Amino acid sequence: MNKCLGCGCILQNTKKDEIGYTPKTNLNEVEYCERCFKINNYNEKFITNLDNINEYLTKEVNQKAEYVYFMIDFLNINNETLTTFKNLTCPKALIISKLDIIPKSINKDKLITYLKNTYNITEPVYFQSTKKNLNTKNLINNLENNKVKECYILGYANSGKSNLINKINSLYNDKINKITTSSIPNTTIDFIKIKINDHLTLIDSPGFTLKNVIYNNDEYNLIERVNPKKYIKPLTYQTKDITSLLIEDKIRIDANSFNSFTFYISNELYIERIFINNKKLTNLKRIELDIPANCDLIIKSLGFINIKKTCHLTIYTSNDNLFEIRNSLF
Ligand SMILES: Nc1nc2c(ncn2[C@@H]2O[C@H](COP(=O)(O)OP(=O)(O)O)[C@@H](O)[C@H]2O)c(=O)[nH]1
Ligand SMILES: [Mg+2]
Repeated sequence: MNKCLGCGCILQNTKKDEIGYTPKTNLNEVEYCERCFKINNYNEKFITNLDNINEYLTKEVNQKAEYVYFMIDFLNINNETLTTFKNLTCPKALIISKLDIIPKSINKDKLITYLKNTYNITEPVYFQSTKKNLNTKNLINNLENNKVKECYILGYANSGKSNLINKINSLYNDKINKITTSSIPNTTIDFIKIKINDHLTLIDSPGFTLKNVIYNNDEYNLIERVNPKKYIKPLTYQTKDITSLLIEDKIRIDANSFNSFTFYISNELYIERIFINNKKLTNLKRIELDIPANCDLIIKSLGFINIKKTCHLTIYTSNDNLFEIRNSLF
């Protein structure tokens, strides 16, 4: 069976609307499916749904993997993503990807200690950035020192798996077939084996999918802006009992008290402060949350808000499963 070099799917030339389609008649001559060709050459956007992907990935990897690097970016550190990491039974390490987006004020050693303590992580934790080429070769040296022959690169959608593999491949090999990457989730469809050298193969994989996200599948513009392109500048809003904070007309937070809210989300997202008597978004689902002092309110798929004082929040949102509360990262 011939596979697409860009996304790992099985190539076919009969069903135009299905995964793996190519108009070419001789499948042996095809390197990339039509979807990858259009993403790579025309920057076209596709949302592909992958059914039961989380269960499929965990099962396959637990049966087959010798070693796993699990990538997570700074904004997606939460119970849901780290539980997926912990459910992997093979030897593994956690990679905090996109180091270049982490606010400069954050002490990286403290962040690792915090992660290990808060989420009970016993495995090694490394930072990495493909964009700035930070710590890329060290990841490979670690594998070679531990005599690992085959390493799965796993992680949630858009954590940077395919970009990292392309980068490593280009550092070790002259002519490479690039895996397709994009800012839209689910670009990689199935496992893709990339031989780095005679004793090491990396395996790219489709991303795990978050159960709850702030955007709809077709909101390409929002999906792109959720992904920070450069380092996050934390934004602080002081509130009074008359203040509401809106994020992208998707979430409304009624503060109800004097407090300080610091947002750690992409700076391309729009935050608005309005009077609490303004009725905007109050037609959405209403939830009530008690927040202890100096905690992070995690909004899955977006990032988190550090809240200084203990408070009660009324939140309006179309999805009430987006939130987690944890002790402050800092
Ligand atoms: N800032 C930053 N963005 C990155 C980095 N690596 C990947 N990205 C971006 O994250 C998005 C998803 O990348 P991709 O490699 O396709 O992620 P995958 O879904 O995990 O394979 C793309 O928009 C990339 O440009 C990085 O090191 N820093
Ligand atoms: Mg990918």
